[in-house]
Amino acid sequence: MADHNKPLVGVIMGSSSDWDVMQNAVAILKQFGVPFEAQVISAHRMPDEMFTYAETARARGLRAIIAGAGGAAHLPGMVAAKTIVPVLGVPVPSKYLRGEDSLLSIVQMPKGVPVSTFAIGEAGAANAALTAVAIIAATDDALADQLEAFRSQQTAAAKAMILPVD
Ligand code: RP5
Repeated sequence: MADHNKPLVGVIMGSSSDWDVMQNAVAILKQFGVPFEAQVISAHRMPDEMFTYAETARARGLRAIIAGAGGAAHLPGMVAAKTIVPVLGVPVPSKYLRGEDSLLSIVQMPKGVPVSTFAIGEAGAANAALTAVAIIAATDDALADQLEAFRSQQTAAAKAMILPVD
């Protein structure tokens, strides 16, 4: 029997200071009822744990890993180096370079080790989670229906927008 509480998506981030951004990924996963786990895994401060996390991800049943980091953002790329589970990278805004450093650190992967890279900040975190939902929805019709409904609601909301023109 399937264990419905077993995490399908791992949400990891380099620091608790990334949570403000990364909670936007968690909110989407909760909204869709996708089982997830969330924790701090730092590429630079806990590299051994990072490798263990990546090496065990597939066997533990994870279907996607959302990895957020800022600055010299090596976490998504190094996790991708150790697993074939899709890694969705979220550049977290940094103090001095406003996340452009994070974006470039994550997106410029060498050929053969992909990291799907999203926008800097909360839109990127939310879209990474929506992509994780879509990955799982490829083999889950009920979740696919939920995703279709979500998109339809967005379309309806956009169509109903009124501008405050005098
Ligand atoms: C990165 O360094 C983290 O992902 C975070 O974005 C950044 C700063 O971390 P803290 O110094 O706030 O812990 O590894």
